[in-house]
Amino acid sequence: MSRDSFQRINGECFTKNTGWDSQIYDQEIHTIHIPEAVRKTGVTTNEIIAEAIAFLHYDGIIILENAIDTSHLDTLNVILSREALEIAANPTHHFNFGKETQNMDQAPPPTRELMFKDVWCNPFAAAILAGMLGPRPVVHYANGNTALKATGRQPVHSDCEFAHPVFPFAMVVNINLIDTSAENGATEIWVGSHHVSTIDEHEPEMLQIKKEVVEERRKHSPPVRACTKKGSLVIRDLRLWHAGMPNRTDEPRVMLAFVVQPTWFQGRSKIKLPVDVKDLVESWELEFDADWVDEVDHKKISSADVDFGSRSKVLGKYQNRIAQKPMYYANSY
Ligand SMILES: O=C(O)CCC(=O)C(=O)O
Ligand SMILES: [Fe+2]
Repeated sequence: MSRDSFQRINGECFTKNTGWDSQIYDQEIHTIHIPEAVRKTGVTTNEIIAEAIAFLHYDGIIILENAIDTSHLDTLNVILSREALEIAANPTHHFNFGKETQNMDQAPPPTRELMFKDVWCNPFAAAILAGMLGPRPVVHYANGNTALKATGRQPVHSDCEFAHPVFPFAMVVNINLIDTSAENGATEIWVGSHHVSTIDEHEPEMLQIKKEVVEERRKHSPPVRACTKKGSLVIRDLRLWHAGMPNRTDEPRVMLAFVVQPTWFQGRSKIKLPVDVKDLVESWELEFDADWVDEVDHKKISSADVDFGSRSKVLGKYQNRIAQKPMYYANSY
């Protein structure tokens, strides 16, 4: 069955039920546009929070459009595009899933003039994350993915290869510094895959999802690309399957990445921040789990070996149980 046989009823999308093999579900990333007047107030209405949380649970991802002052992104892009070439030339720098992808870590500079609040602690994202994860969510990772010109793609993966809970325990905020499209490497997204994401779908101890599992899902829920306009941010459940795609242009696609976890989860991962921005960062509504140090060379920050697991004793005790869908889910009412 082709996508043409979708039925649209009241704007909602249903598939014609002609048998399991022939169903294809409409995979769309729900976009919420923040009106300019609302963006300027920085106040998140309950309607925005409700829509965002509903679709984060449902799809595992949303795009918040017009959430960021684009002049902040332009300022960062000038600096980070230049630094990208310097970082790529460092032979020890970490590339995600091999050099052929040309997808490398690239963190934002943690200096007072460049730590724009609507980038590091976006008020709309912060309010939505507090709704999703509980009061004063904690940032445990501040880095980025830069896609340089390449032909290779990443394998389909989720960013957690351990026996993680089957409920939301970590959300990624991605901010592209430029418009993204299939041409310049907009991320491939497997909408709704957070519902089926457990350690069992992974290659042993790897981020990659097993090929046969990916192909099985592709039959009914093929991936889409997260194409975004400059000024957007993406919030994604860490469990969602996705992949970095080749940037076929000469302009680097810099995408910042912050990982935010609930306070009660007691995440293990820490970021490094300079002590002279401590007062600024502590005035924000998200907590930053940071080692406060004299100096940070953001060009050397690496995602290799990052651990989004928990320090909680009780979650450790029940780790295996809460990492599986309850048996009664499949078997009864
Ligand atoms: O750069 C992207 O679009 C995604 C990269 C990614 O998922 C990763 O490196 O884990
Ligand atoms: Fe990833």
